[in-house]
Amino acid sequence: VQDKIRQLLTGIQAGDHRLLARAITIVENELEGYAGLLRALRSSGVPNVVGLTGPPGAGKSTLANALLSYWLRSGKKIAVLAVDPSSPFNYGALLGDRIRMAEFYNHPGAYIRSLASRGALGGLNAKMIEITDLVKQGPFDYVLVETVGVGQSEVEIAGLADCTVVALVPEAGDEVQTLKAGIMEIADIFVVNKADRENAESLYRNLRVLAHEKAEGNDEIPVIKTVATGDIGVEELAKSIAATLEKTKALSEKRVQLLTEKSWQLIQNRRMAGLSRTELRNRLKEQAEQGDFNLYTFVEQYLP
Ligand SMILES: Nc1nc2c(ncn2[C@@H]2O[C@H](COP(=O)(O)OP(=O)(O)OP(=O)(O)O)[C@@H](O)[C@H]2O)c(=O)[nH]1
Ligand SMILES: [Mg+2]
Repeated sequence: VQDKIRQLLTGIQAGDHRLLARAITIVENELEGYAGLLRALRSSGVPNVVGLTGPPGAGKSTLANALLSYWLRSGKKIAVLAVDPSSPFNYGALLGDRIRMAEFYNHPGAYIRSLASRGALGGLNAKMIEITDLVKQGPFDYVLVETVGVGQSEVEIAGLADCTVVALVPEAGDEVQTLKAGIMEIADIFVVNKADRENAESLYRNLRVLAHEKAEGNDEIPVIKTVATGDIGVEELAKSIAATLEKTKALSEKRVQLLTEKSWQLIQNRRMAGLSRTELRNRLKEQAEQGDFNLYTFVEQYLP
């Protein structure tokens, strides 16, 4: 098994997409050698993971596609991981993503992989952190991770990305106020996509004000207008991403927080492993029906 793992990793480092795909499958399905493979990963220390999040239909996939195209034209090597949203309002999005990115599927500089989002609505694939670390072993200039931002997953993506791009659209104008707190913490770059639409300007101005309020003498979060379908603003976004990643190099407080968040999730995943919600529910019901139910004693059974 050790030999197999070493062989896999050497191949991945050399840019073998087929071996990378196999390794992802091993991690995704926790096949034999899974734990050993993860332990064998080496950190490159180079921040290159770009998270792209935002509400459903904001144009994330279109934007990812436009960025991919731009980067490939500049000779970069790119991995794109897209979490397939399984929520009802994204029904059919997977097929759309596939069609859009199809032109790059066989490009030697691109590795594109869709991952099912099991688990909570909008939640990141539970394996996302591990898979991202795996993909980072490859000779990619950027690893772009697209995920629908619905509450918690935005925080999750910030935990695995070195640079988090939050894409909003004019329709989301009012949402900005409610999203304000959480989103300001995680965004490194704001994108106002669908800038060809009405009200884009007012969303842009609102975000600029927010970014300014938040800055407190530090650099303001960049706000970039894009039309993903028209390839407008994409170069500016790519440059802004590069600049952000450049600054991310130092072990900043934010970086320490990101790594803490990351280890937190890994520990949580491990600890919760094997715990089924249905089973939990059934057992709870059974015990509660016997009367004299105490929630805290009940929970004790599951703690180490
Ligand atoms: N007018 C306009 N339409 C856009 C723009 N960018 C994307 N769209 C359209 O918006 C729709 C949704 O785009 P997607 O890229 O699938 O959005 P998404 O955020 O990936 O969607 P989910 O993954 O389902 O959350 C598509 O019909 C796109 O063609 C833009 O800049 N302007
Ligand atoms: Mg999408």
